[in-house]
Amino acid sequence: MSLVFYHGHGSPYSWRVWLALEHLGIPYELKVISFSEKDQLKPEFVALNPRHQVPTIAHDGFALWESLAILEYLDEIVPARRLYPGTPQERARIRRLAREDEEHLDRKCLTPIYDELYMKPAGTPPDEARLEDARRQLAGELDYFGRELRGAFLAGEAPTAADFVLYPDIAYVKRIGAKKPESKLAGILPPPIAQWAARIEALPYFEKTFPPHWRS
Ligand SMILES: N[C@@H](CCC(=O)N[C@@H](CS)C(=O)NCC(=O)O)C(=O)O
Repeated sequence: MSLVFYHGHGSPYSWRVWLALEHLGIPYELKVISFSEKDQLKPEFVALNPRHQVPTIAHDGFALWESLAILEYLDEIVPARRLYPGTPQERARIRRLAREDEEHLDRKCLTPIYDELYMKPAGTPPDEARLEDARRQLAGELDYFGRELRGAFLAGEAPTAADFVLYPDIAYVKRIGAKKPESKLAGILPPPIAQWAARIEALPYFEKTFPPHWRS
């Protein structure tokens, strides 16, 4: 079996897949796509993934993109199925948490914060009302996910797909809070989520997945 993993450092979607590959112990060849070099638009990559996005995997010639589809696929190709473990109900709950991260925490909270603080032309001030609304919603989402913890992780004592989907977004909250004081995100993580994030960061494979350009 040969699996090639096309990854972009800093992509939250791609980070999910890297954590999952490591957690499952699936051997893979890492190919880093450089956005500054526009690698994703090069013909060889577009031939593999016409949407030119990471994450993308190629498994024995089968190309797959969309991080949630990849996570479910990875779960199916290993015998223990540890990304979505448990009963149909427990597995459905993990899928629900992953979708809730995308729909609520990511789309309604992080996207407007990122737009206001990183995407506006230089010199254009952020829309404070939009920022404040997103921050308020984010605080609610963080409490919500804190209440969804079931032990050390979201679905018990071992991490699952739900944790790997949520973690990169929490890492973004931490990073924006540290890099942009005007975001007022520093200190927004409630203790259950801060402690959960520390448990993810203590996983033996975590360090290798950390975006290298975030170290400075
Ligand atoms: N829904 C997709 C989103 C993937 C995505 O947006 N990837 C971005 C990086 S964060 C990308 O590759 N952008 C490059 C491009 O669109 O050209 C997933 O879950 O995998």
